[in-house]
Amino acid sequence: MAVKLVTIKEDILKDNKEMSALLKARFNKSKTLVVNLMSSPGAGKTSTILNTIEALGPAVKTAVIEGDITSTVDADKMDAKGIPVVQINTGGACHIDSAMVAEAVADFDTEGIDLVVVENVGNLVCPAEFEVGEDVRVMILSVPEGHDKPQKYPLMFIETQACILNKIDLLPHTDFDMEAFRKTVMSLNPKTTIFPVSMKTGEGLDAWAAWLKDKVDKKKNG
Ligand SMILES: Nc1nc2c(ncn2[C@@H]2O[C@H](COP(=O)(O)OP(=O)(O)OP(=O)(O)O)[C@@H](O)[C@H]2O)c(=O)[nH]1
Ligand SMILES: [Mg+2]
Ligand SMILES: [Zn+2]
Repeated sequence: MAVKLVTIKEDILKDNKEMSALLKARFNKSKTLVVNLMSSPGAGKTSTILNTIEALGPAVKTAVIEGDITSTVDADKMDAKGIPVVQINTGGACHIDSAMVAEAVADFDTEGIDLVVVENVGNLVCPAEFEVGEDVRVMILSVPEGHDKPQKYPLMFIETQACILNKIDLLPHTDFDMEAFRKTVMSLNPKTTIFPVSMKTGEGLDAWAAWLKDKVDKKKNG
C-alpha cells in the first residue's frame, strides 16, 4: 500500500513538472517573469502584492493570478486597483498546480506583461512541491507565526529563493528571535535572501521591490 501511494505522488509531480515546462516556455516567449508567492494563511501575500505593485510603479506591467480554495476576496482587491487578475478556485485543493494555471492563462495575453505574480493557496506545506511555471519562488513568514517555523516546515524555506519576513511592526509585541530565525533559515538554504518588512508601515519594502525589479529586468533583457 505504502509503495503504491509513493508511486502515485511521483506521477502527479512528474505530470505537473511537464505542464510547468510548457507554461515556462510560454512565459519565456513574452519575457514575463513569473513569481510563485507562498505562505500560510494570513501571512501577508495579498498585502505584499498590492504594495509591491505600487512600489514598482506603472513602468512594470503586472498581472496577478489568485489561488484560493473558494471566493474572489483577494482578486476583488486587485480588480479594485485596476490590476489585471484571474482567480483560480481550487474547490478544496490546498495548493495550485500547473494545470490550473494553464487554464487560468488560456485566454490571457501575456505579451506586454512584465511580471505575473501567482498568489498560492495559504498553506506552508505542499505548495512548495508543485511548480506552476514560475521563474522565482518566494515565501512569506510573518512574525506572529514564530521563529521556529523554518525548523518545523523546512521544505518551504529550502525551495524558495527569497524569504520575506512580514509584520516586523509586531516584533515588540512578540518573543520572535530574529537571530535564531536567520540562523535556521540560512542553515537550511544559504542562497536565500531574507527581507524583513512591514506591509503595514512600508518598512523594508524598497529592498524587496528592488530585488524583484532586478529579476524582471534580467528576464526582459536576458
Ligand atoms: N500588523 C501587520 N499586519 C499586516 C501586515 N501585513 C498584512 N497584515 C494584515 O494581516 C492580515 C492578512 O493579510 P493578507 O495580505 O490578506 O494575507 P494573505 O497571506 O494574503 O492571506 P490569505 O490569502 O488568506 O492566505 C490582514 O488583516 C492585513 O492587514 C503587517 O506588516 N503588519
Ligand atoms: Mg491573500
Ligand atoms: Zn496541497
